[in-house]
Amino acid sequence: MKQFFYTGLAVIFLATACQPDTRNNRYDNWDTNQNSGIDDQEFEQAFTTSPYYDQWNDDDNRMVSRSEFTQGFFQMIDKDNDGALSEQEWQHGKESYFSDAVVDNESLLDGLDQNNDRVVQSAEFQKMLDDVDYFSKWDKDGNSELDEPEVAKGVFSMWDTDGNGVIEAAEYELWDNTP
Ligand SMILES: [Ca+2]
Ligand SMILES: [Ca+2]
Ligand SMILES: [Ca+2]
Ligand SMILES: [Ca+2]
Repeated sequence: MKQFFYTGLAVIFLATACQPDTRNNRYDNWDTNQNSGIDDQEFEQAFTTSPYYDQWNDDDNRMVSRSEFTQGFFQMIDKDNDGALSEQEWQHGKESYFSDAVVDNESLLDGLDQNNDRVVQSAEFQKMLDDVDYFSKWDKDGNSELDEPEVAKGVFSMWDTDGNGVIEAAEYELWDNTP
């Protein structure tokens, strides 16, 4: 289950790795009404019906708990997998996943790095996520678990970088790194 976040976010990458489509074709496939923008309905439909989405669900439990969410999130930002976020990793993670300013002024020096070793451990990251209550923003029905539509909505809000409710082609390009 710890792979959830990778695969959740990477579902398009994986899906498209098996298709000869060009990036533009893929975008058009998700933009089912062809109005030059992927809205939340189109995204959820494409996201939750992708066969690749199920790959992270290896225990048949279709829910993602708070701790799984935190762990997956941390691992996604910890690019070199050394179990700690360097200043650079955190900076990049912050810009990529916290663009809605929930932690706008958080740097390693003001709050996150509680044991002052200049990196952010998982427990320190967990505390920050709890403080800003990031999980609850995804958990729309408040049952402390994320189901598929909730994950789809959360990923959608990440991809919709400017928050206007539509994923434009330029935003899609930012997230779809496959050639
Ligand atoms: Ca690291
Ligand atoms: Ca630390
Ligand atoms: Ca829920
Ligand atoms: Ca947008």
